[in-house]
Amino acid sequence: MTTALSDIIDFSACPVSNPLFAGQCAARLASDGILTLPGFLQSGAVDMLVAEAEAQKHNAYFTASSHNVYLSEPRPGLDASHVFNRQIISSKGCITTDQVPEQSRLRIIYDAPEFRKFIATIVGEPALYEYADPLSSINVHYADEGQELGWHFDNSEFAITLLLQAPQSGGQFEYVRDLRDAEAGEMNFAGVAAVLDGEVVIERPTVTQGTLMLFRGRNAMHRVTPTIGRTTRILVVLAYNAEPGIALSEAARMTFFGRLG
Ligand SMILES: O=C(O)CCC(=O)C(=O)O
Ligand SMILES: [Fe+2]
Repeated sequence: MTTALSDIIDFSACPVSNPLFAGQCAARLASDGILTLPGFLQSGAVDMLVAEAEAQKHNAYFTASSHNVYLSEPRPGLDASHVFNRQIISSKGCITTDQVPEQSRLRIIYDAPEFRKFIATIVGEPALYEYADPLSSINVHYADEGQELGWHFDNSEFAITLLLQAPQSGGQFEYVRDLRDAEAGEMNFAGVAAVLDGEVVIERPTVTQGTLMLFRGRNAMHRVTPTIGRTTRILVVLAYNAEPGIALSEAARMTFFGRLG
């Protein structure tokens, strides 16, 4: 039996097929650089997705990696203390699309034409497509006590996340919008250093269990603080492309997933 989309998404809190609502969401993303939709998931669906994610956790690829905020290789020509070469630690686990169960409600959300159209409208694309590789479209992230995602800019233009389980404390998403202009090749070393040195006011949106969040992570520097307490932070990333047939780069797949397919 397949599950109806209305048993998963709470259409009263988040009427994805309503063009007026989609338009309001688009306006909020444009003005704030971030959009949070609390209560996106039906509470029953949250419970099932948490149980499913817990059951899959043993398959997760856990790594502690060191990277710069731009997620790029260091530049030997620059000083080790230069912001481009400053190393940041991220430690978390992740399962990939091929490890998400066939019947999962995550696939129903990801594949639903009305959900895809809703997201496309918000981000201003005519259509959105899944990744061509078998790993990158739906990922479930796990952060156990002490694990965190360090400051970075995303490679992708926008990101969609769905919080399944908040930790007792910590696990806070923090961001600074419009910090660089990747399209113009502007890296803003001074601005990035100021964030790393704690000299900039950081935004900390409220993200509760079952909240859908969209943000423009290519130019907004962001991180997730370490999980505090024994409850694992569990978060789903739903990733789309504006063009069909695009795979995540092999280097990125090796870094995030530890394999290519
Ligand atoms: O875990 C989060 O809330 C953000 C995830 C994120 O920034 C990423 O996967 O690049
Ligand atoms: Fe990110």
